[in-house]
Order: sequence, then structure tokens, then C-alpha cells
Amino acid sequence: LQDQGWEPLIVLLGETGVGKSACGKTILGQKEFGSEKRQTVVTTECSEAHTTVSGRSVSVVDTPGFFDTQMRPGKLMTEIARSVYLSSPGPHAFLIVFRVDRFTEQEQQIPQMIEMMFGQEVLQYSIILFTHGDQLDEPLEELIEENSRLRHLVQQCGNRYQVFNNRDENNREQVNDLLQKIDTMIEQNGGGHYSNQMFEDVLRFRQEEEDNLCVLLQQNNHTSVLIYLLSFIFINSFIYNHLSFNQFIIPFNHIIIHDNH
Ligand SMILES: Nc1nc2c(ncn2[C@@H]2O[C@H](COP(=O)(O)OP(=O)(O)O)[C@@H](O)[C@H]2O)c(=O)[nH]1
Ligand SMILES: [Mg+2]
Repeated sequence: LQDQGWEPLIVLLGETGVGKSACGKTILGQKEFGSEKRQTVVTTECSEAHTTVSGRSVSVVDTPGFFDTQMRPGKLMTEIARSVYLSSPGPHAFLIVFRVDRFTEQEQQIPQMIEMMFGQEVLQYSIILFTHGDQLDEPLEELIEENSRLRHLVQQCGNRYQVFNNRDENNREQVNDLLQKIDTMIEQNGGGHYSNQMFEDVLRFRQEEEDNLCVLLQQNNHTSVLIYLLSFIFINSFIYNHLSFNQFIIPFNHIIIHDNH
């Protein structure tokens, strides 16, 4: 691996149980992220870990899984969105993790969910990472060729994918292959990292909203303040009830408030 001058910041995304934490552990070559062989440790918070792979510093952020039934959707979205903050100023690569031996309708929706959460450009910074490579009985290329769902999935990420066998801890070749693909992708993206314009837009919107409220408060215009707050609650509850996947809009407020302090 050549030193390209950047130190990859990687975020792991995907459903619970697909092997995100195990992948983090494989990349870092150490015991991290609480992935256990016998029992699945459910990750409920993002965590970041660093290591040096072939002389280069690599950081990995692990996240809770999508469709995690043990966590409230709002809390879950907040935690996943926090991954972007943890890997400040922004990740170079999102690894969207799937089990190679389990791919249904539900899994197909995940890239769209990720787009909704992080904005359109996110898939430009994404690589599909398949786990359970030990369960493969034919080359992955052939499997993708035969399966139109899989084909569509990898196409959405510019045909970037890698397979891991997380049971084979000594297999550093799979890690080097992945880092190579990440390097190529970073290069194609002009060496830049993903930065969430949407987050910044939400921040600005929130600030304007607070400014408006301050003006109303200063004017001692209590009726307007009340109407303003009620409309805000109404809009948020509308979003909450009707656009189920936009539930992350509300938790974003918490992040922003939190981040301002
Ligand atoms: N056989 C096999 N099992 C794996 C592989 N990757 C992960 N697992 C297992 O899958 C289960 C869930 O893994 P975990 O990393 O906790 O998933 P997470 O919820 O996505 O973080 C654990 O029992 C892992 O040992 C793999 O490549 N092959
Ligand atoms: Mg985990």
C-alpha cells in the first residue's frame, strides 16, 4: 500500500448482525467494537478506533444497525448521524455492510436509506462490504452476475465492493484489497472526504429559527411566540408521524443543540 497522504476515516453502516463490528475488528487487526464469536453484542452507540495498517493510520467508526428493534428509531438515527461528527471533518469512506448469504427486499432499501440520511452524494463515498465470505461456494463475481438485486446494489456504489471472511483473522490480504479500493475511491473523489452539506444546512436553518424566536421574544410579542412554537411542534409531529424515515430530522435538533455547547 502506498502512502497517498491521507489517513482513511471509515464509517461502518448496515443492519444489526451483518458483521459490522467484526469487519471493524478485521480491518484494525485487533479486538475492538465488541463483536463476539458466540453471541452478538448489540452496538448501541457509535465508537471510533484507530490503528496503523501497513504503516498508515486508519480510523474506523462503528455504528448501531439499521432496523435495530431494541432502539427507538429517533435515538438510532441520532447515533448513526453522530458517526459523521465522530469522524470529523468527515469520513473518506462509508462501508455499507451486508451478509453475502442473505440479501432480501429489505436489504435493497438500505442504500436509499443512507442517501436520505446523509444526502445524495454519499454513495460516491461508499463501498459495499460483504461478510461471511467463508459461506461462499462460488466466486463473488459470478454471484453478482447471476443476481440482479446484488448487481443493482453494487452498481449504486460505482461497482465498488469487497468480501470479508471475518473468521479468518490472519487474512490481511482482504484488508489490503479493501484499503486499495478505498484509496482509488478517494483519488476519484479528488482526495476529499465526504462533508455533509445537509447537516450544515440544517444548522443554518436552526440558527435562523432561533434568531426569529429571539426577535419575537424581545418584542414581547407573546401571541406570536406561542403561534411560532405551536407551528414548530405541529410541523415536527407531522414529519414524525407521516414521513417515517425522516424521523431523523427531530433527533438532528438534539445533535445541533448538543453541538453548540
Ligand atoms: N462465519 C462468519 N461469521 C461472521 C462473519 N462476520 C461476522 N460474523 C458473525 O456474525 C455475528 C454478528 O457480528 P457483529 O460484528 O456483532 O455484527 P454487527 O451487529 O453488524 O456489529 C457474530 O457472531 C460474528 O462472529 C464472517 O465473515 N463469517
Ligand atoms: Mg456491532
